[in-house]
Amino acid sequence: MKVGIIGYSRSGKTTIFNSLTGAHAAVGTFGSRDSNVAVLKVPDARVDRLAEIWKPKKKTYAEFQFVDIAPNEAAGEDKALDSAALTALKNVDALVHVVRAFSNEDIMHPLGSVDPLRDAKGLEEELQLCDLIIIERRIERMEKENRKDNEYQVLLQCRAQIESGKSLRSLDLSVQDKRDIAGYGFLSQKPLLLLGNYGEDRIGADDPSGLESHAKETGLTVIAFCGAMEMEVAQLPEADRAAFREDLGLGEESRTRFLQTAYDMLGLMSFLTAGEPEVRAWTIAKNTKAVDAAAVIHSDIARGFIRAEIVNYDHFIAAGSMAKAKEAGHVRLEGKEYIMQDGDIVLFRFNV
Ligand SMILES: Nc1nc2c(ncn2[C@@H]2O[C@H](COP(=O)(O)OP(=O)(O)O)[C@@H](O)[C@H]2O)c(=O)[nH]1
Ligand SMILES: [Mg+2]
Repeated sequence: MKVGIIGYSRSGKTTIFNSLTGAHAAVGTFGSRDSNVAVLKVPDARVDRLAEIWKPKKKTYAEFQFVDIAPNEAAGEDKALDSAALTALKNVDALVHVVRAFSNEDIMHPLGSVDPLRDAKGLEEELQLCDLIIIERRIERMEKENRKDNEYQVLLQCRAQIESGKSLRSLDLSVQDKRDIAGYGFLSQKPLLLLGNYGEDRIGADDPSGLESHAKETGLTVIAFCGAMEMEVAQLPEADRAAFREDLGLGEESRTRFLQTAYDMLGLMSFLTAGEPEVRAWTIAKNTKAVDAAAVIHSDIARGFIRAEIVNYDHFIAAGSMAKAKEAGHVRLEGKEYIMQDGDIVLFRFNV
């Protein structure tokens, strides 16, 4: 999973990036001009438990990679994205828009005032405009070449959607349609999470910025963060974090909250592999077939797929051992078409 963190200058992108990944990238009143990349390992108690049992050489969690986008000043301060940012974003699976909701007179907002709703709408328009430029250029070329295939028809639909002020995300497209335009990496088609970056005073307040009602209307997901405090806590030694969270009145661990929201929004789940070399969690979309899950590990495993031996984590733990789980009939042999379930422990049999 690759996630792009976007937003206006000094909205707290790098602060959020640090608080999610534990990185120490420079934040500042004048903002950093570097893009940052770091990985968040998805905490998973199931991986820990299986590792206790298998005692593997290696224990690997699922990962989210974050790209913290820093727009170039030359793009104009009132824009959140420039051409370098657009290139960096083309390959991400989802976007997190950090919306500034904290007030601090020493930290200038590029648009002159703190207004979360304006920012949420403004950046959405930027995404749409980027897509529209690509779409129009492409349509023009195709018309010159007299191409009237499905891709062309879908692009016409996309253009109409954006011209009516809506994002491609909410356009109802078939699987084939989506495939035909997948190569463009349209930004307004990517899942978008609005992250309200609130000040310390927000804790406990009720949707003070209107972001939550805006998200409801537009079908987006929103999450509230207190970036500055979260970053402070994330950079403490792990043993001290819980006590600090309590002192500061911060709720649940921000990463946990973020990950739950992201998994829900993106329709993700995890399956597990366990053995002496490695115990590992893998992230896939819900409703993924066994053969496609195999491909996430290695294309050879999917190509030479024979069958999958599967026991669900809960059954395995309840049984106490693999032998007992087998006795109880919880270890099943499944074929390519089997729909993977969250927490499935899988052994793929394959032959290439
Ligand atoms: N008070 C307060 N300040 C914040 C918060 N988040 C970020 N800042 C400050 O805003 C400035 C810009 O933050 P930064 O993360 O560099 O923003 P970026 O330009 O979007 O990457 C820094 O001085 C941060 O300390 C917050 O939640 N509360
Ligand atoms: Mg930054």
